[in-house]
Amino acid sequence: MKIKKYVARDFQTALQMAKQELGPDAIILQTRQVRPRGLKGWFAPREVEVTVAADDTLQVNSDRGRQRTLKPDPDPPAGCSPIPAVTASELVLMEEMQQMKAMMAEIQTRLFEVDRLKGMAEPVRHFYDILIQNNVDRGIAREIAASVEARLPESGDERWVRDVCLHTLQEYMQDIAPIILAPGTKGHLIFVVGPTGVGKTTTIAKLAANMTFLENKQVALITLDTYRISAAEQLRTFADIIGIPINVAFTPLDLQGALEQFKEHDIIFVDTAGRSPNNQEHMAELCHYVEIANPDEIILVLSVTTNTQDLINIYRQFAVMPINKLIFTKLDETCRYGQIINVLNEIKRPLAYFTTGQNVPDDIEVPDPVGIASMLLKGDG
Ligand SMILES: Nc1nc2c(ncn2[C@@H]2O[C@H](COP(=O)(O)OP(=O)(O)O)[C@@H](O)[C@H]2O)c(=O)[nH]1
Ligand SMILES: [Mg+2]
Repeated sequence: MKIKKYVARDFQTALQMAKQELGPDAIILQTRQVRPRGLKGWFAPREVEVTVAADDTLQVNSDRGRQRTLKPDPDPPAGCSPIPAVTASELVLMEEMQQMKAMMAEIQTRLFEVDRLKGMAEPVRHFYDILIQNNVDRGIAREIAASVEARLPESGDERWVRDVCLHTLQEYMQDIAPIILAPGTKGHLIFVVGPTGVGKTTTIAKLAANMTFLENKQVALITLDTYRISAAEQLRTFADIIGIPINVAFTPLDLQGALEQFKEHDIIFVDTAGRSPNNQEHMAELCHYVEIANPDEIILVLSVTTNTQDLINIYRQFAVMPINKLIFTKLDETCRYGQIINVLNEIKRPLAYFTTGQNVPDDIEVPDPVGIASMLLKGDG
């Protein structure tokens, strides 16, 4: 490798000199402003010194080598300290890029950490991750984690943390309200509403059977689901098996007649058509029936297999009528129950029942917050 210095009045001239002698592929190692030697140098204008290297190995097979080759710098560096020209700007650029990359990585990590948990204890983080796995909304999981952290003594081991998590989770499901008939109540009217296929009819059959056989109540059924013949037939079959009366109401007048017919019964369930809640006409019709009947309770049936946002949307569609309670169905079809917490947190309605299978009348239960909380803390492993 040949290294030479060229001094000229300006950068361009020095560069030209270097180029002539070493060829266009020579490499600029350094550029600096210098004063001519000796006393007269103090009074003379500054000159530019360019240090150049010619090295064959750097010229071949390399784009970087090409970029480093001599090209007139449009803006030669000023100042009297040594400033490596091309190499320097390249280095600076590389350094800046490295710094930016590091900064972005750092920001990402920070955001991630902030988003997850602000420096949470390891066992808390562990359960936070499990909650997320179980579909618990991130915001709620963070809230739970923060609340657990706040209740934690200095050294909470995993068992301790789990207990506090369990406790905190239960607070989200405190409002448990199965159907309870005060003694002597007559004609307690319950509308069961919800989207198609969530299990309204099956759930009514389960409730009707249990009320009849376990609580010795006089139960009657009305169905407004006259949209499909099979729907009314499905409930009629259940009614026949249980041995209770059923009335199929096609019009508001029919409904009034049925209510009159069953007013001496202890409890009356009204099954409704589960057409799409987006169907405005259907919702208006349902609202009209609700107004006529003025039920004691309206229970919205939701399937736990539906995602949180859809569940909340469904609730909003049905909220044109006063929804008193919720039933979650199909808990047997998933093991991720975060949606329950998410929905309750959003719409704050009491939970009446969970259903856990297709068997009438067995697969229904009064929600057990401890049970659900434990399920929510169970990881995949
Ligand atoms: N796996 C499971 N299936 C259920 C449950 N409840 C209802 N089903 C089933 O869901 C389907 C629709 O139920 P149905 O009562 O007709 O729903 P509806 O349209 O809301 O009245 C039927 O096949 C039921 O057997 C449940 O808790 N678990
Ligand atoms: Mg039905």
